[in-house]
Amino acid sequence: MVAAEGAGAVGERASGRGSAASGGGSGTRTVGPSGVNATVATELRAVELIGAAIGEGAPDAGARAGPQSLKRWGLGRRLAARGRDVRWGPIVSSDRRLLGHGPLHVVGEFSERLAGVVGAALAAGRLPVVVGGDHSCAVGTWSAAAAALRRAAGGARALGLVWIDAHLDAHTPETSASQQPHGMPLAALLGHGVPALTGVAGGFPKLRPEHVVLIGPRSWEPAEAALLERLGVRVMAADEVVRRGFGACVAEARERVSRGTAGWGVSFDLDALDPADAPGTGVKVADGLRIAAVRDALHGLGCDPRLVACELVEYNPRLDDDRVTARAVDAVLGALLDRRGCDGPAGLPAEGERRGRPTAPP
Ligand SMILES: [Mn+2]
Repeated sequence: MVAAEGAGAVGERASGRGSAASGGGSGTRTVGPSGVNATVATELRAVELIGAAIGEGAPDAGARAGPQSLKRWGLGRRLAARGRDVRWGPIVSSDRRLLGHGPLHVVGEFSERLAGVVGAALAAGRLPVVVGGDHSCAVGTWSAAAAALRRAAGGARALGLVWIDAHLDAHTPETSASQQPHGMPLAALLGHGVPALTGVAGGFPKLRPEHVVLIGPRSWEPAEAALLERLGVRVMAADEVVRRGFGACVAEARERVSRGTAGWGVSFDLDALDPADAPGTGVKVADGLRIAAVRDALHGLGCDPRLVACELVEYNPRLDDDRVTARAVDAVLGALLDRRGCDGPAGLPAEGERRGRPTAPP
């Protein structure tokens, strides 16, 4: 069952892309003489915000209220102000009546329903942006994206994924002391773990190790690190990010997840950020990414037509302080989706120039 809570357009931009291409109104951008902006406006897919209201995958279930809280706060309207057609789709809610069977059962059942909603958005030609909820929702989001690419005809059909997180999320029930499902989604997507998670949207591994890059982990257990190392997953831990700069890491990650894949996505856990920038999340770790660097590095990535979906998770409104974390959510997703990043010379440098250019301060 999917609880569709007020699906519909938000913001003035949602009424039609033609109005954005005309350059009038909100003043977020202007149309250049080349007509490049008008072209971009017609090519960008509409964004469908999908709520993943689940918290049972984490010790503090508060993230379950995250999507509804962000919706009430006006996340859709704020993102639409970046010049894209943004609307809320369903908010999918976990079934707490299943908790007696254990959290993995709750997550598995939820994941199938979330995958159905994400798959429908993809089939309709929209860009799904999943807002969590604890990170166990990644199983549903990326299983659906992988299944959709697998069904597409011809050539590369694999999914690439950039996973930005303070943790590795690569536990299996055998290695996890806490047994918390939100510590397991990446392992499950790689085909390791319980069938309730690995079998969502079809029993095939959703990700190949060479198509995954983790950025920013700074807290993990040896067993999950060992799994990723054995599989050969590229992990850019926090010390590497500090050394090279987040922008350089994102550029390399994007290149890796684009190679040999049909499309790629971004899964962003708010705990990747420094607690000063994102206090409203359940498992905070000191010395995280700063929001300004993240905003700069992610700006315009959503212009890539091969971006399949995005996900931002672990927003816990009860732990948020004066909506500091909600503003971080808006900053991260706004940078990713900002149409002004698509304008080439008028916006950020074109793709070829950006690649390998570190954005970190000297
Ligand atoms: Mn995570």
